[in-house]
Amino acid sequence: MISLSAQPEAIDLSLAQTALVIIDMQRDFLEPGGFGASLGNDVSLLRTAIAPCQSLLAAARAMGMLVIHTREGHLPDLSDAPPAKIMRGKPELRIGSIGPMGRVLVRGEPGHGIIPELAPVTGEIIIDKPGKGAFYRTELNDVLKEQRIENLLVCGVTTEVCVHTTVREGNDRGYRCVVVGDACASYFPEFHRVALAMIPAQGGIFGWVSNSTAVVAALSPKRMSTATTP
Ligand code: C5J
Repeated sequence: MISLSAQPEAIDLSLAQTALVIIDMQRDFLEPGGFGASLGNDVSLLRTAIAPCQSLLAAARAMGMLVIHTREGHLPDLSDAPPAKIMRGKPELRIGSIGPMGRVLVRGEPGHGIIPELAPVTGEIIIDKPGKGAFYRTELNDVLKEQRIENLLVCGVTTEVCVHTTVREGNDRGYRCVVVGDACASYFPEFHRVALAMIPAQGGIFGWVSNSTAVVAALSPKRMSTATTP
């Protein structure tokens, strides 16, 4: 059991019942030439989340915590992509178009992959999702139930889109969601700030917000005291 400082208040978490969920840290969102860039965004703004996500991932791996990576993307025939979603963005680089990292937001293409800095290792779960929320048309809920997970430490991109949608879905399903604020990022710093502020408002209407330093400290095995007795 760990006690984690968070907003609106500290939260006690049983590690065996907690999973780290890293949302959509994919080349399509973080690198030039992908889906995020095709919508006119400055993708470099998302890079602030990489180092905090790496710290969380290292701490979670060291503690043997369940790690889940998600990827947004569509089947090659786009049968799971609503036309209303496909029709957005620059006409020459829409979902399914061929870009510098392969077909935009299509499963199996280079751009769909998780950035090398956060590459999953054997034993970690990858959830492929066609929507913004990680519960929508995926096996995520079944995986969490099977592993008896009750708490989610959530990080990734973007704060107000896929992170927020996933937290709302998880909250409605009864999971206690802790968003790790500095390990999330948005193309819009103001949206990031406000999205984080929404989570713990009203007594924690969607969950809790903490930061990677606090989570890593809480996850680290207690240091042996170096004090010597006289
Ligand atoms: C977006 C996401 N922003 N992963 N996807 O379209 O947040």
